[in-house]
Amino acid sequence: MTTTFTTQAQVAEILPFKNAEITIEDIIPSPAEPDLPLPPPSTKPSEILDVDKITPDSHVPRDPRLIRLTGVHPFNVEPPLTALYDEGFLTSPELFYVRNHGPVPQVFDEDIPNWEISIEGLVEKPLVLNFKEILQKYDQITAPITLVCAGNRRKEQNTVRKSKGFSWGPAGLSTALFTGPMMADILRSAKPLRRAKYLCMEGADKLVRGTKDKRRDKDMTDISQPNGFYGTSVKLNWAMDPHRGIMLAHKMNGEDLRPDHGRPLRAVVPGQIGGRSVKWLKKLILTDEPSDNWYHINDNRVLPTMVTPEMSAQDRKWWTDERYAIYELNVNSAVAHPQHEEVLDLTTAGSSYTVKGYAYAGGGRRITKVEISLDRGKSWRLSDIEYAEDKYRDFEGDLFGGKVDMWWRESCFCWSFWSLDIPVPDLEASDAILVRAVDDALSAQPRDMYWSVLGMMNNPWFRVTITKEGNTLKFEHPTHPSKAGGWMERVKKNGGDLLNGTWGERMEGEEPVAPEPVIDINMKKDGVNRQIDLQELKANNSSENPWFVVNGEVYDGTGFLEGHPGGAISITSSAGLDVSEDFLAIHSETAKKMMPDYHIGTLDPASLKALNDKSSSISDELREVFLQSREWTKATLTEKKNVSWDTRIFVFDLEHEKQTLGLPIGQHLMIKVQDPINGEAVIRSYTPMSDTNLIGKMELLVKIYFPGDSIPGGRMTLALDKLPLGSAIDCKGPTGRFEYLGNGRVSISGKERQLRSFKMICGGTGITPVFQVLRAVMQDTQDPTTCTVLYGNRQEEDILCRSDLDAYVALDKEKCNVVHTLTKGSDTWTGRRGRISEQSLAEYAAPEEQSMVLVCGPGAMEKSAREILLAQGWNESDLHFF
Ligand SMILES: Nc1nc2c(c(=O)[nH]1)N[C@H]1C(S)=C(S)[C@@H](COP(=O)(O)O)O[C@H]1N2
Ligand SMILES: [Mo]
Repeated sequence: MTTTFTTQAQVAEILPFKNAEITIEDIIPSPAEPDLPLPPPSTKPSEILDVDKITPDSHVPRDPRLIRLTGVHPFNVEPPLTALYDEGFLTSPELFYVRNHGPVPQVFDEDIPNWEISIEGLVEKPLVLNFKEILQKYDQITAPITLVCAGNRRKEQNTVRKSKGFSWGPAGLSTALFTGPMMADILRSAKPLRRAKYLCMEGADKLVRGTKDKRRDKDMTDISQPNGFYGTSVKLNWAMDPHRGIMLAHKMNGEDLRPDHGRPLRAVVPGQIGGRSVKWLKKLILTDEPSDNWYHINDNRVLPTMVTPEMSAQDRKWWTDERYAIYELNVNSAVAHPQHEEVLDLTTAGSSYTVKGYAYAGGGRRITKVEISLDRGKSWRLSDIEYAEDKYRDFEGDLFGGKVDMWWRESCFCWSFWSLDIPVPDLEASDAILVRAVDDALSAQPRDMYWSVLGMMNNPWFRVTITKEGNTLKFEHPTHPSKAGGWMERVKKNGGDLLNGTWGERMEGEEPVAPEPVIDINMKKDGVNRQIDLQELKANNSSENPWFVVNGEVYDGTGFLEGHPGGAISITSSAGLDVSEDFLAIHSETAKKMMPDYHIGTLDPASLKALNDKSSSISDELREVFLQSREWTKATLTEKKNVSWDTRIFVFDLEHEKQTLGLPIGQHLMIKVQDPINGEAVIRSYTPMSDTNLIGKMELLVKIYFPGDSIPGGRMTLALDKLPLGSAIDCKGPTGRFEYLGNGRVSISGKERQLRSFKMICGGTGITPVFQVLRAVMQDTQDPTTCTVLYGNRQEEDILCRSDLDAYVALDKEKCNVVHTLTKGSDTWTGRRGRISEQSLAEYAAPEEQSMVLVCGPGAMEKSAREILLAQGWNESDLHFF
């Protein structure tokens, strides 16, 4: 249908006589509301999901509906197919599929105007353009474009035989209106040289691959360009060809690109696999050869089907043969309705059912037919096709700051929606709905899968099985992206050969086919026969010694922390756990073949059982005491209380309700968390605020050191601050030379002495170890030891544990004296001001027989306290610095 926007005058011509009943608006759509399929309603996610908080993507808000395909990180997701289809022609940015090879670069608003891209290589005039210039100096266009990951529908390939790629369902594609300049215009301003044949593009995402560790992939030693960024190339003449529509984009559906989709600037290459549309674009390099980036060579290829993972690992030639690189998408389709596992109740169903789905082709080709068979391909019915993209061809004008200018360009860059009403009795009589799309080059989806090592471009007929159960029809898709099930898995379990041309099911009279032997990859190392028990495994569940279990075997991931394509977190998050299910789901045969290098032993059967029995894993090792001196134990964050803007109490659950912390008074414990920025372990020593006798819990008082203009901020405290509730931290201890044994007895490095008094000097959160001792003295009414506390802070509000301190003084003034000093006390403050001075030390902490000074505060404070105290006559052995 063509929509023309007609002026009032033209309408008057069309309607020569006035009809009072009909107004112009009734007949002609207002140009202000063109008949265009506009973006669906969208809500920008504002929350960082808990799962993301411990990853390098802890700055990216996301929609929880997206289905994660590669564990928590990196972020590779597809929307639920029905949600995607039901949003219509355009996809909201929050549902748009994401394919990230690594962490999302963090780009701050204020830095965007100065985001630079360089245009270099075989150009006459190398150029650096910033974001502002890209917006202001070049014509902006807006166009609807469908991006499809080459891995779309790969789970079907993986079900036949595991490929070297993770499992996508059929929703690895999405459509949006992209706004930005044409790539050709940008390139032209740098004046490409005649020799330039390829346009290489590079993003800002720092990736593991291609950087340093060449040993990691023994089969991929040819890393000629060891840079750590995602990069690829397309032919330069494509980029210069207006019909191919290659553009840069800074907007998606009218709003700034979101972080996962390349904020602030990306390439968009219509009609080609998504992998060519480089996000977070930084560099355009013109060359006479295709990109030598690791990702260009080792990704986005369809090797011949007879090349096995082993062959591809042994011979580099498979990867460097440019004929096997893939650019234009192939023709493909999928069914959205009926949904996977949908049930049609025949008693309430109407006379017909509308089967619906999507279809797309590559290279600008139009889908010309979508055909449906209910009899295994013997006969076909022709479905209707809706080309929403064509509505944009008829539109002339601006949209979201870009010109819509598509009438002259006949290429099809978007998916189309097909549908067909099928009489319900026909469905009832069929075993499966088969769908195939055909494009204008007469390429048709094939019946049989073309399996290949990377599992890409999977496009056989989309098949939805129909099973009659009583008065219902049950529909099943081939696979589900994250759940088990689907007809392929069912067929495979029954020993069916999925590649036999009849979807693994036998034709009538056909003999059963011997099931293809499952290739079992040996992930064990020859000669390794060490038995490992749960205790040993748990002693190595830290991010430095990340042991993990797959199929009952123990692996030490330490050597692969740097090499893992998902970053160290992929391994450290598995430490101490049985990760068989996730591991096997995500990893390729090649990855599995690397496992013997890390194999260190076998978990004994009882330990394996205990490890996986969540209910008993705690009771199995009901240790009374939480802290272990030689191994890390995990406490779980359950609550954060704000004491002030920068000081918090973190409440942790110990391993079980009846456990005690096991921390002697005056000692500390080590805490280890993962730096959310770089994944490194950060270890610091802390003294909890809570009573060490508290059962089942521990409370830490922590001041968060936020970064300032010139100071980086505290890594540990920032990491703790970001830690989501429910996460675990590693603890080990106790540590410290000093211990308070009670009744004035202390032990210093194992040597005991008897005291009559303590002088306690502390600043800020340095109160915590001091407070442990003070509380022990004050809680025991029989303890005759006296305590003088000199406590320094900035403002009155900063004084920690004030009510406890006041209560101790009120309880017994002779036994406990607290002297506060503030550097920035308000006008109403009547106490001491300034720093804890020589004078106050002389007054309150003069040397005494059978006495000790305990000091805890910032380094400078401890240093000056030491000098003054020694000068005032204290012995070094009487001073203890926590
Ligand atoms: N810089 C960069 N660009 C990238 C990728 C990436 O990991 N880094 N992934 C590519 C792949 S394989 C696909 S399919 C698309 C996905 O784009 P989307 O995440 O916006 O859907 O981005 C491509 N561009
Ligand atoms: Mo992709």
